[in-house]
Amino acid sequence: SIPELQWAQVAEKTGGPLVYKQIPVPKPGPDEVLVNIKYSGVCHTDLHALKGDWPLPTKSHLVGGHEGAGVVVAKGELVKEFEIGDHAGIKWINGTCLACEFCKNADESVCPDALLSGYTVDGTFQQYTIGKAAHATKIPKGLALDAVAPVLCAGVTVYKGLKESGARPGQTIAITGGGGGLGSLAIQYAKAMGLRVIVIDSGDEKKMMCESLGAEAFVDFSKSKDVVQDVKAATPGGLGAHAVLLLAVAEKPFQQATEYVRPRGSVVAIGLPAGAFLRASVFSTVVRMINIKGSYVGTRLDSEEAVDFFARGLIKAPFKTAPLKELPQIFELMEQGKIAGRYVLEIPE
Ligand code: 8ID
Ligand code: ZN
Repeated sequence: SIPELQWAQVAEKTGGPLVYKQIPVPKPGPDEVLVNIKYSGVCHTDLHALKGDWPLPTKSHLVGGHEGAGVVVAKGELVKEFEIGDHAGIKWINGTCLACEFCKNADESVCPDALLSGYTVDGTFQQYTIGKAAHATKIPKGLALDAVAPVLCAGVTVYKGLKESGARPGQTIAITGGGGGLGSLAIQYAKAMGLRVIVIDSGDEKKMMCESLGAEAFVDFSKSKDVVQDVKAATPGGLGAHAVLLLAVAEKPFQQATEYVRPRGSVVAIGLPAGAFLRASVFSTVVRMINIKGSYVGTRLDSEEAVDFFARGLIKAPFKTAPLKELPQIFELMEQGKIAGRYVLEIPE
């Protein structure tokens, strides 16, 4: 039976602190499901939300989190997509209008009225989370809910970003921030798509993880005297990477990427460092025919496809687990750049 109260991590104001406390369990509306969250990944976006890093306000008394995997325990009368007991994922896009030009064209991530889990509506750092049934992700029974949780944001986002990059099998992709949460999954999706991977990040733990996941080269930005030259030197023929996925939470790599991408290559911006700007030489961008673009999560179909890669055993990224109570400590490690891969929270029973 569904309790009246549940445990949650609540940001009572922007900047924190987080308060671990009991709050009411919400009731699903006609087109919504209520998911009993078993595991939730911790994305750097959740830290940006807590810190108020972006020019978009969050709801007040925010419950963060948007990589939630669990079990459907209640649903509204219009919901046909899910039955009680089904496994479901709550992702960043919690719901969209489904009626605007973008939604009609399956570009729902850019719907101007999108509801964002753990940002404009309460997310997955609690025991019971509401999602619009049309946007919740089906998770086939039998998949481990802890390991699949990071696929719901990190996985979908990098899978979409790789598609947007236009890189083809056999080509080389540079993944900046490849040692983090999105990065660890990006290496796996890139390999599964037949790409060759170079990672730019720092520290021996991240280097070992990236190499074990299949990266052919690792450029340590904290040791390298010239990141641009080192990345180029690691690419076949020294020509530069065919594409770059920018996952770092820092501005500088966004500027370096346009220099180590090869002529005709694409730079795909995904990381969202506070107040950062893209800056590239116009001359070099023009005469080398560089393509610079942004990529933002993925559609409902991208999400299903990303889960399907996982279901077929192609995505095995390392993660560490910790109880929901320990979220503040995880944010501290994240702020210091000390997490190789992803942390996944165990939500209490
Ligand atoms: O849809 C989207 N576009 C989307 C979806 C999900 C997340 C965007 N994001 C954004 C997050 O909000 C965040 O800004 O992607 C960024 C990365 O999220 P994450 O993977 O969850 O963060 P992390 O685990 O902290 O990893 C970041 C990595 O960047 C490295 C760090 O060492 C870390 O491994 N890094 C930094 I900070 N500076 C770097 C540099 N100069 C760097 N790597 C290379 N060069
Ligand atoms: Zn995320």
